[in-house]
Amino acid sequence: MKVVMAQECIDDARQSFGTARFHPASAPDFLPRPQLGILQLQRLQSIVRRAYQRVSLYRQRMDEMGVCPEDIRSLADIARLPFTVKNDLRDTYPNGMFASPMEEIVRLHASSGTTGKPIVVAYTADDVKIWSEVMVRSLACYGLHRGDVIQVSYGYGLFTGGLGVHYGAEALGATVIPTSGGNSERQIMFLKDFGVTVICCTPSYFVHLVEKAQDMGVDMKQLPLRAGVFGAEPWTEAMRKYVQEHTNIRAFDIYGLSEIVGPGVAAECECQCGLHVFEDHFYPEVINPETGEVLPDGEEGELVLTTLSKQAMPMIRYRTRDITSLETEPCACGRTIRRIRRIGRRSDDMFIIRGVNIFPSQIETALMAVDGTVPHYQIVLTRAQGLDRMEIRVEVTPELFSDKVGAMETLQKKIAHSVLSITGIHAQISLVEPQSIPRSEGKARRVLDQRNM
Ligand code: DLL
Repeated sequence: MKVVMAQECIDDARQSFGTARFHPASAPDFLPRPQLGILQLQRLQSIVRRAYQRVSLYRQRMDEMGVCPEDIRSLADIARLPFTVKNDLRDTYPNGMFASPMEEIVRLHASSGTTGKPIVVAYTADDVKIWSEVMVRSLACYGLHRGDVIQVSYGYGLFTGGLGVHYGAEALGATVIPTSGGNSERQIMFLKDFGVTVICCTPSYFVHLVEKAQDMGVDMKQLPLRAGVFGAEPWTEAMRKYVQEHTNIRAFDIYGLSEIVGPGVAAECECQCGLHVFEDHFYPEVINPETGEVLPDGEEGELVLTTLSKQAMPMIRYRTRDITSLETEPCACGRTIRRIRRIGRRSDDMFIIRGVNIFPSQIETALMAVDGTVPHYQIVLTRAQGLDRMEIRVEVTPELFSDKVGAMETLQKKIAHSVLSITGIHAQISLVEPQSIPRSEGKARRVLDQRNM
């Protein structure tokens, strides 16, 4: 009976997306936890059965571990299932993980791998609907609605950012401008001329747009722009502060990954105290990355996600490599779905220098703690006579770069000190000309590791 009620509530919410009837409070985000749990278990059992019956990799792994779909009797039983990793998708390229025949698949996307075979992901028509639904719920979390003018500056194409956000924004009933990434002058022109209220892009690209607007004599603070939907790469609280100080927007975080669906796995609400995971579709666990053991809520580890409803390509216990913790404290917004702490780092982003583990986000925090820097930086790792060196190239404001050698030296020292106090490493700080670090329209490339060259 309870399950039927939960399902009815969800169906109702889904039908009303994009209509005047839609109200975020009707979304499954607010289900009582016991009801949500019943729904999750029902979906988990069904998706595990589908994965076992249709994907040989899952069947083989489960057989090896002596576990079958009927063994999943409670949510805790998920820990009995094998993990899935990125290489599984590479090894089964092109379609070894598909659980639907090609004629039922309506869309493919691929993730931005650097080397080797891409990670290709598939969606049925229902999968695309659910993706739009979670995107609508994300946008509703930020307080957006019909009447908003949303510029989608994430890349369109194989990357999930553009089309994922686009479908959600359209389903919300907003006006959507699909500019995709690039052509920054035109981006600013559209922001200005069409009364854009929301921009969606990577945080690093938005910083670039802020500068571009300054160059064009456009005052971002005079625009109706009031929200930014930033994700696809780690960013810090300091970065949030920077963009909020230079514009009138509230900067919101959105999280997702191609393997699970794309953007819309989790989103901040207006309380901005972690990102709510749309748990009725994506079941989160946090594990110890060394041992694979499931950690209690609140403890930091690697996020593992299971898709509860995806038909074309179910993901069972996918190891994201993203480091976070699950927060269970009730949120003031009233949503009952759990939150993940914002993702500042990936376990594979980490680099080791002179034996010390460092994440790019630590460098960003150190830089942003010093006045006069802008959040454009690159970390260059080199090796000379067996010794690792870390150079941090940081852009400074045009005023500072002018000719005040003394001011530059002081700044250099301050940054070096800030980096030392956060990482324990002496870095060489190079203050570089404004605009000299390559800008990315998508994810920024922060680390150049030249040690193996
Ligand atoms: O980046 C999907 C996306 C598009 C998310 C637009 C948000 C907005 P992938 O290219 O497969 O998919 O990369 C996924 O990016 O595992 C994280 O390491 C990182 N990532 C995504 N969102 C965030 C975020 C898209 N908000 C990988 N904070 C993930 C930190 C993020 N890292």
